[in-house]
Amino acid sequence: MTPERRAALVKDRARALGFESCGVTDLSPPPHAEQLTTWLATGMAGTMTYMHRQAGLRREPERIVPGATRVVVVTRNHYVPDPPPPHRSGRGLVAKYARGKDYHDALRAPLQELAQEIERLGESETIARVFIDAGPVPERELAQRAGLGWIGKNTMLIDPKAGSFCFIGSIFTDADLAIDLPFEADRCGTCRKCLDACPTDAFPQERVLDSRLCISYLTIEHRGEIASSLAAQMGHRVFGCDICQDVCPWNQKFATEIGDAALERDAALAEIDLRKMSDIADAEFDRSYGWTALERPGATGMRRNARIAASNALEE
Ligand code: B12
Repeated sequence: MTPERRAALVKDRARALGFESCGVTDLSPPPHAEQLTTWLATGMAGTMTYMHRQAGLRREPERIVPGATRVVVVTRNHYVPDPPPPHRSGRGLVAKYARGKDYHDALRAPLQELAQEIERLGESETIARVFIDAGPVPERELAQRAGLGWIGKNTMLIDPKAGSFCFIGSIFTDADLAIDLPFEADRCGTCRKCLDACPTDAFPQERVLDSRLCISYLTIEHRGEIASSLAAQMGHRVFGCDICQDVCPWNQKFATEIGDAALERDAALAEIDLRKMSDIADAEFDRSYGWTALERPGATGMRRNARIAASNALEE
Protein backbone atom coordinates (compact mmCIF):
# COMPACT_ATOMS: atom_id res chain seq x y z
CA MET A 1 0.00 0.00 0.00
CA THR A 2 1.33 3.48 -0.83
CA PRO A 3 1.96 6.07 1.95
CA GLU A 4 -0.73 8.24 0.33
CA ARG A 5 -3.34 5.46 0.45
CA ARG A 6 -2.41 4.62 4.05
CA ALA A 7 -2.76 8.28 5.10
CA ALA A 8 -6.12 8.54 3.31
CA LEU A 9 -7.42 5.49 5.20
CA VAL A 10 -6.25 6.93 8.54
CA LYS A 11 -8.08 10.20 7.75
CA ASP A 12 -11.27 8.33 6.82
CA ARG A 13 -11.14 6.46 10.11
CA ALA A 14 -10.46 9.71 12.02
CA ARG A 15 -13.60 11.26 10.53
CA ALA A 16 -15.63 8.17 11.35
CA LEU A 17 -14.42 8.43 14.96
CA GLY A 18 -15.70 12.02 15.21
CA PHE A 19 -12.53 14.04 14.56
CA GLU A 20 -13.38 16.94 12.25
CA SER A 21 -9.92 17.26 10.81
CA CYS A 22 -6.84 15.09 10.53
CA GLY A 23 -3.41 15.75 9.05
CA VAL A 24 0.03 14.20 9.04
CA THR A 25 3.43 15.80 9.51
CA ASP A 26 6.99 14.74 10.25
CA LEU A 27 8.94 15.27 13.45
CA SER A 28 11.55 17.77 12.35
CA PRO A 29 12.18 20.60 14.85
CA PRO A 30 9.32 23.15 14.98
CA PRO A 31 10.31 26.36 13.16
CA HIS A 32 8.88 28.47 16.01
CA ALA A 33 10.56 26.64 18.88
CA GLU A 34 12.45 29.88 19.67
CA GLN A 35 9.12 31.41 20.73
CA LEU A 36 8.86 28.81 23.46
CA THR A 37 12.37 29.59 24.66
CA THR A 38 11.61 33.32 24.90
CA TRP A 39 8.21 32.69 26.50
CA LEU A 40 9.79 30.58 29.22
CA ALA A 41 12.76 32.91 29.76
CA THR A 42 10.46 35.91 30.27
CA GLY A 43 8.45 34.09 32.94
CA MET A 44 5.25 33.88 30.89
CA ALA A 45 4.63 30.28 31.94
CA GLY A 46 4.00 31.52 35.48
CA THR A 47 4.05 28.57 37.86
CA MET A 48 3.54 25.92 35.16
CA THR A 49 6.93 24.38 35.89
CA TYR A 50 6.08 21.37 33.72
CA MET A 51 6.44 23.68 30.72
CA HIS A 52 10.10 24.21 31.65
CA ARG A 53 10.63 20.48 32.24
CA GLN A 54 9.09 19.56 28.86
CA ALA A 55 10.80 22.29 26.84
CA GLY A 56 13.64 20.12 25.47
CA LEU A 57 11.23 17.55 24.03
CA ARG A 58 8.89 20.21 22.66
CA ARG A 59 11.81 21.67 20.73
CA GLU A 60 12.81 18.24 19.41
CA PRO A 61 9.62 16.24 18.91
CA GLU A 62 11.51 13.34 17.28
CA ARG A 63 12.73 12.49 20.80
CA ILE A 64 9.20 12.27 22.31
CA VAL A 65 8.56 8.71 21.13
CA PRO A 66 11.82 7.03 20.10
CA GLY A 67 11.49 5.51 16.64
CA ALA A 68 8.48 7.57 15.60
CA THR A 69 8.82 9.44 12.29
CA ARG A 70 5.32 10.83 11.78
CA VAL A 71 2.62 12.46 13.83
CA VAL A 72 -1.06 12.23 12.99
CA VAL A 73 -2.82 15.32 14.36
CA VAL A 74 -6.59 15.52 14.85
CA THR A 75 -9.06 18.13 16.08
CA ARG A 76 -12.34 17.70 17.91
CA ASN A 77 -14.96 20.46 18.09
CA HIS A 78 -16.09 21.47 21.58
CA TYR A 79 -18.19 24.52 20.77
CA VAL A 80 -21.35 25.05 22.75
CA PRO A 81 -23.21 28.37 23.02
CA ASP A 82 -23.08 30.28 26.30
CA PRO A 83 -26.22 30.70 28.39
CA PRO A 84 -28.10 33.81 27.24
CA PRO A 85 -26.89 37.09 28.78
CA PRO A 86 -27.31 38.65 31.24
CA HIS A 87 -26.06 35.74 33.28
CA ARG A 88 -28.26 35.03 36.23
CA SER A 89 -26.78 36.73 39.22
CA GLY A 90 -25.24 34.34 41.65
CA ARG A 91 -23.94 32.14 38.83
CA GLY A 92 -20.38 31.66 37.60
CA LEU A 93 -19.47 30.87 33.99
CA VAL A 94 -17.41 27.79 33.05
CA ALA A 95 -15.42 27.78 29.79
CA LYS A 96 -17.07 25.90 26.94
CA TYR A 97 -14.51 23.12 26.75
CA ALA A 98 -15.17 22.03 30.32
CA ARG A 99 -18.94 21.58 30.39
CA GLY A 100 -18.83 17.82 30.46
CA LYS A 101 -16.47 14.91 30.98
CA ASP A 102 -12.79 15.84 31.25
CA TYR A 103 -11.62 15.78 27.62
CA HIS A 104 -8.40 13.98 28.48
CA ASP A 105 -10.56 11.03 29.51
CA ALA A 106 -13.33 11.48 26.92
CA LEU A 107 -11.06 11.55 23.87
CA ARG A 108 -8.58 8.88 24.90
CA ALA A 109 -10.75 5.99 23.64
CA PRO A 110 -11.39 7.38 20.10
CA LEU A 111 -7.70 8.35 19.84
CA GLN A 112 -6.69 4.84 20.87
CA GLU A 113 -9.03 3.42 18.24
CA LEU A 114 -7.37 5.60 15.64
CA ALA A 115 -3.99 4.40 16.87
CA GLN A 116 -5.16 0.80 16.39
CA GLU A 117 -6.12 1.60 12.80
CA ILE A 118 -2.61 2.98 12.22
CA GLU A 119 -1.11 -0.17 13.75
CA ARG A 120 -3.32 -2.31 11.53
CA LEU A 121 -2.17 -0.48 8.40
CA GLY A 122 1.50 -0.56 9.34
CA GLU A 123 4.05 -3.33 9.58
CA SER A 124 3.88 -5.91 12.38
CA GLU A 125 5.51 -3.86 15.18
CA THR A 126 4.10 -0.42 14.34
CA ILE A 127 4.47 2.27 17.01
CA ALA A 128 1.32 4.36 17.61
CA ARG A 129 1.26 6.37 20.84
CA VAL A 130 -1.49 8.85 21.65
CA PHE A 131 -1.28 12.26 23.35
CA ILE A 132 -3.88 14.82 24.23
CA ASP A 133 -2.81 18.02 25.99
CA ALA A 134 -0.79 16.35 28.73
CA GLY A 135 2.66 15.41 27.49
CA PRO A 136 5.56 17.34 25.94
CA VAL A 137 3.89 17.77 22.54
CA PRO A 138 3.91 21.18 20.75
CA GLU A 139 0.36 20.48 19.62
CA ARG A 140 -0.54 23.74 17.93
CA GLU A 141 2.72 23.95 16.05
CA LEU A 142 2.33 20.37 14.78
CA ALA A 143 -1.34 20.95 13.88
CA GLN A 144 -0.40 23.98 11.79
CA ARG A 145 2.32 21.98 10.09
CA ALA A 146 -0.09 19.13 9.42
CA GLY A 147 -2.25 21.62 7.51
CA LEU A 148 -5.13 21.91 9.98
CA GLY A 149 -5.16 25.69 10.33
CA TRP A 150 -3.14 28.77 11.22
CA ILE A 151 -2.00 30.19 14.55
CA GLY A 152 -4.20 33.19 15.32
CA LYS A 153 -3.17 36.38 17.07
CA ASN A 154 -4.81 34.92 20.20
CA THR A 155 -2.32 31.99 19.89
CA MET A 156 -5.15 29.54 19.04
CA LEU A 157 -5.07 27.08 16.17
CA ILE A 158 -7.86 28.31 13.88
CA ASP A 159 -9.43 25.88 11.42
CA PRO A 160 -10.61 27.84 8.36
CA LYS A 161 -13.79 25.75 8.20
CA ALA A 162 -14.63 25.50 11.90
CA GLY A 163 -12.85 28.18 13.96
CA SER A 164 -10.81 27.54 17.09
CA PHE A 165 -13.19 25.86 19.54
CA CYS A 166 -11.51 22.49 19.26
CA PHE A 167 -9.21 20.15 21.13
CA ILE A 168 -6.04 18.86 19.51
CA GLY A 169 -4.92 15.24 19.81
CA SER A 170 -1.92 13.51 18.28
CA ILE A 171 -0.57 10.05 17.54
CA PHE A 172 3.16 9.50 17.16
CA THR A 173 3.97 6.64 14.82
CA ASP A 174 6.58 5.02 12.61
CA ALA A 175 3.97 3.99 10.01
CA ASP A 176 4.88 5.19 6.53
CA LEU A 177 2.24 7.89 6.03
CA ALA A 178 2.30 10.64 3.40
CA ILE A 179 2.71 14.05 5.00
CA ASP A 180 0.50 17.08 4.38
CA LEU A 181 1.48 20.61 3.39
CA PRO A 182 1.61 23.11 6.26
CA PHE A 183 -1.13 25.74 6.51
CA GLU A 184 0.99 28.74 5.49
CA ALA A 185 -1.61 31.51 5.22
CA ASP A 186 -2.31 33.93 8.07
CA ARG A 187 -6.02 34.65 7.86
CA CYS A 188 -6.16 37.08 10.80
CA GLY A 189 -5.32 39.97 8.48
CA THR A 190 -5.52 43.33 10.24
CA CYS A 191 -8.11 42.13 12.77
CA ARG A 192 -7.10 42.54 16.41
CA LYS A 193 -10.41 41.94 18.16
CA CYS A 194 -8.98 39.18 20.39
CA LEU A 195 -6.08 41.36 21.53
CA ASP A 196 -8.33 44.31 22.34
CA ALA A 197 -11.06 42.28 24.05
CA CYS A 198 -8.85 40.64 26.68
CA PRO A 199 -9.90 42.21 30.00
CA THR A 200 -6.48 41.67 31.58
CA ASP A 201 -4.35 42.67 28.56
CA ALA A 202 -2.72 39.27 28.55
CA PHE A 203 -1.30 39.60 25.01
CA PRO A 204 1.91 41.69 25.10
CA GLN A 205 2.06 41.21 21.32
CA GLU A 206 0.35 39.22 18.59
CA ARG A 207 0.68 35.44 19.08
CA VAL A 208 2.20 35.79 22.54
CA LEU A 209 0.17 35.18 25.68
CA ASP A 210 1.48 36.07 29.12
CA SER A 211 -0.12 33.31 31.18
CA ARG A 212 0.35 35.26 34.39
CA LEU A 213 -2.32 37.70 33.19
CA CYS A 214 -4.64 35.19 31.47
CA ILE A 215 -7.96 34.44 33.20
CA SER A 216 -7.74 30.85 32.01
CA TYR A 217 -4.37 30.41 33.74
CA LEU A 218 -5.46 32.28 36.88
CA THR A 219 -8.63 30.23 37.37
CA ILE A 220 -7.22 26.81 36.37
CA GLU A 221 -3.46 26.60 36.82
CA HIS A 222 -2.56 29.25 39.38
CA ARG A 223 -2.43 28.16 43.01
CA GLY A 224 -2.87 30.56 45.91
CA GLU A 225 -4.24 34.08 45.94
CA ILE A 226 -5.07 36.00 42.75
CA ALA A 227 -3.94 39.65 42.77
CA SER A 228 -6.97 41.87 43.38
CA SER A 229 -6.37 43.97 40.25
CA LEU A 230 -6.65 40.80 38.11
CA ALA A 231 -9.45 39.26 40.18
CA ALA A 232 -11.56 42.35 39.55
CA GLN A 233 -11.32 41.67 35.78
CA MET A 234 -12.46 38.05 36.04
CA GLY A 235 -16.13 39.06 36.20
CA HIS A 236 -18.25 35.95 36.69
CA ARG A 237 -15.70 33.57 35.11
CA VAL A 238 -15.00 30.73 37.52
CA PHE A 239 -13.16 28.28 35.27
CA GLY A 240 -11.22 29.14 32.13
CA CYS A 241 -11.99 31.94 29.71
CA ASP A 242 -13.19 32.08 26.10
CA ILE A 243 -13.22 35.82 25.47
CA CYS A 244 -10.35 35.85 22.94
CA GLN A 245 -12.18 33.13 21.00
CA ASP A 246 -15.73 34.47 21.41
CA VAL A 247 -14.84 37.73 19.67
CA CYS A 248 -12.98 36.04 16.79
CA PRO A 249 -14.83 36.57 13.48
CA TRP A 250 -13.87 33.06 12.39
CA ASN A 251 -15.71 31.61 15.38
CA GLN A 252 -18.63 33.97 14.99
CA LYS A 253 -19.01 32.73 11.44
CA PHE A 254 -18.18 29.05 11.71
CA ALA A 255 -18.48 27.79 15.31
CA THR A 256 -21.15 25.10 15.30
CA GLU A 257 -22.41 22.93 18.10
CA ILE A 258 -21.99 19.28 17.26
CA GLY A 259 -23.59 16.73 19.55
CA ASP A 260 -20.71 14.68 20.93
CA ALA A 261 -21.74 11.82 23.18
CA ALA A 262 -18.14 11.20 24.27
CA LEU A 263 -17.97 14.61 25.98
CA GLU A 264 -21.09 13.86 28.11
CA ARG A 265 -22.22 17.49 28.14
CA ASP A 266 -24.20 18.69 31.13
CA ALA A 267 -25.90 22.10 30.67
CA ALA A 268 -25.84 22.59 34.46
CA LEU A 269 -22.04 22.81 34.23
CA ALA A 270 -22.18 26.00 32.14
CA GLU A 271 -23.17 28.12 35.11
CA ILE A 272 -22.25 27.27 38.65
CA ASP A 273 -24.03 28.33 41.83
CA LEU A 274 -21.49 30.67 43.40
CA ARG A 275 -22.88 30.48 46.92
CA LYS A 276 -22.67 26.67 46.97
CA MET A 277 -19.25 26.56 45.29
CA SER A 278 -17.77 29.19 47.65
CA ASP A 279 -18.11 26.79 50.57
CA ILE A 280 -18.21 23.37 48.92
CA ALA A 281 -16.71 20.55 51.00
CA ASP A 282 -13.84 18.60 49.43
CA ALA A 283 -15.79 15.32 49.38
CA GLU A 284 -18.84 16.90 47.76
CA PHE A 285 -16.64 18.60 45.16
CA ASP A 286 -15.03 15.28 44.25
CA ARG A 287 -18.43 13.59 44.01
CA SER A 288 -19.97 16.32 41.84
CA TYR A 289 -17.03 17.45 39.71
CA GLY A 290 -14.39 14.72 39.95
CA TRP A 291 -15.25 13.54 36.41
CA THR A 292 -14.80 17.01 34.88
CA ALA A 293 -11.84 19.26 34.09
CA LEU A 294 -12.76 21.33 37.15
CA GLU A 295 -10.76 18.79 39.08
CA ARG A 296 -7.56 20.54 37.94
CA PRO A 297 -7.94 23.56 40.26
CA GLY A 298 -9.79 21.25 42.65
CA ALA A 299 -12.08 22.26 45.49
CA THR A 300 -9.55 24.76 46.85
CA GLY A 301 -9.14 26.57 43.53
CA MET A 302 -12.85 26.54 42.72
CA ARG A 303 -13.82 27.90 46.15
CA ARG A 304 -11.36 30.75 45.57
CA ASN A 305 -12.70 31.42 42.04
CA ALA A 306 -16.34 31.35 43.20
CA ARG A 307 -15.66 33.81 46.01
CA ILE A 308 -13.99 36.21 43.57
CA ALA A 309 -16.90 35.94 41.11
CA ALA A 310 -19.42 36.50 43.94
CA SER A 311 -17.53 39.57 45.09
CA ASN A 312 -17.33 40.88 41.50
CA ALA A 313 -21.11 40.45 41.20
CA LEU A 314 -21.61 42.67 44.27
CA GLU A 315 -19.44 45.37 42.68
CA GLU A 316 -21.49 45.43 39.44
C1 B12 B 1 0.24 25.74 28.68
C2 B12 B 1 -1.11 25.75 28.00
C3 B12 B 1 -1.99 26.78 28.34
C4 B12 B 1 -1.55 28.01 29.13
C5 B12 B 1 -0.74 28.93 28.19
C6 B12 B 1 -1.43 29.15 26.82
C7 B12 B 1 -0.54 29.71 25.72
N1 B12 B 1 -1.12 30.46 24.82
O1 B12 B 1 0.64 29.43 25.68
C8 B12 B 1 -2.91 28.56 29.62
C9 B12 B 1 -3.25 27.95 30.98
C10 B12 B 1 -3.02 30.07 29.71
C11 B12 B 1 -3.86 27.95 28.57
C12 B12 B 1 -5.10 28.49 28.28
C13 B12 B 1 -5.96 27.95 27.31
N2 B12 B 1 -5.82 26.78 26.68
CO1 B12 B 1 -4.21 25.69 26.76
N3 B12 B 1 -2.65 24.62 26.59
C14 B12 B 1 -1.46 24.75 27.07
C15 B12 B 1 -0.55 23.62 26.54
C16 B12 B 1 -0.41 22.54 27.61
C17 B12 B 1 0.83 24.12 26.07
C18 B12 B 1 0.78 25.39 25.19
C19 B12 B 1 2.18 25.93 24.95
O2 B12 B 1 3.07 25.21 24.58
N4 B12 B 1 2.39 27.22 25.24
C20 B12 B 1 3.67 27.87 25.06
C21 B12 B 1 3.58 28.77 23.84
C22 B12 B 1 4.94 29.44 23.61
O3 B12 B 1 3.31 27.91 22.77
P1 B12 B 1 2.03 28.03 21.82
O4 B12 B 1 1.11 29.11 22.26
O5 B12 B 1 1.43 26.68 21.62
O6 B12 B 1 2.74 28.57 20.49
C23 B12 B 1 3.53 27.73 19.70
C24 B12 B 1 3.10 27.81 18.23
O7 B12 B 1 1.85 28.44 18.12
C25 B12 B 1 4.23 28.51 17.54
N5 B12 B 1 4.02 29.83 16.99
C26 B12 B 1 4.14 31.00 17.60
N6 B12 B 1 3.98 32.00 16.73
C27 B12 B 1 3.75 31.43 15.54
C28 B12 B 1 3.52 32.00 14.30
C29 B12 B 1 3.29 31.17 13.20
C30 B12 B 1 3.05 31.79 11.87
C31 B12 B 1 3.29 29.76 13.39
C32 B12 B 1 3.01 28.85 12.23
C33 B12 B 1 3.52 29.20 14.65
C34 B12 B 1 3.76 30.06 15.69
O8 B12 B 1 5.30 28.68 18.45
C35 B12 B 1 4.97 28.28 19.76
C36 B12 B 1 6.02 27.29 20.22
O9 B12 B 1 5.96 26.08 19.50
C37 B12 B 1 -1.39 23.12 25.30
C38 B12 B 1 -1.31 21.62 25.01
C39 B12 B 1 0.00 21.22 24.38
N7 B12 B 1 0.47 20.05 24.78
O10 B12 B 1 0.57 21.92 23.58
C40 B12 B 1 -2.84 23.52 25.68
C41 B12 B 1 -3.75 24.03 24.54
C42 B12 B 1 -2.93 25.02 23.73
N8 B12 B 1 -4.79 24.75 25.24
C43 B12 B 1 -5.96 24.67 24.69
C44 B12 B 1 -7.12 25.36 25.14
C45 B12 B 1 -8.46 24.88 24.61
C46 B12 B 1 -7.01 26.45 26.03
C47 B12 B 1 -8.09 27.48 26.40
C48 B12 B 1 -9.01 27.86 25.24
C49 B12 B 1 -8.92 26.95 27.60
C50 B12 B 1 -9.98 27.91 28.12
N9 B12 B 1 -11.13 28.04 27.48
O11 B12 B 1 -9.78 28.53 29.15
C51 B12 B 1 -7.19 28.68 26.86
C52 B12 B 1 -6.83 29.58 25.66
C53 B12 B 1 -5.90 30.70 26.01
C54 B12 B 1 -5.02 31.09 24.80
N10 B12 B 1 -5.37 32.15 24.09
O12 B12 B 1 -4.04 30.37 24.52
C55 B12 B 1 -5.91 23.82 23.43
C56 B12 B 1 -5.92 24.74 22.21
C57 B12 B 1 -6.68 24.25 20.98
C58 B12 B 1 -6.54 25.23 19.83
N11 B12 B 1 -7.55 25.29 18.96
O13 B12 B 1 -5.54 25.93 19.69
C59 B12 B 1 -4.56 23.01 23.66
C60 B12 B 1 -3.83 22.65 22.37
C61 B12 B 1 -4.93 21.73 24.46
C62 B12 B 1 -5.59 20.66 23.59
N12 B12 B 1 -4.96 19.52 23.41
O14 B12 B 1 -6.66 20.82 23.04
N13 B12 B 1 -3.30 26.87 27.97
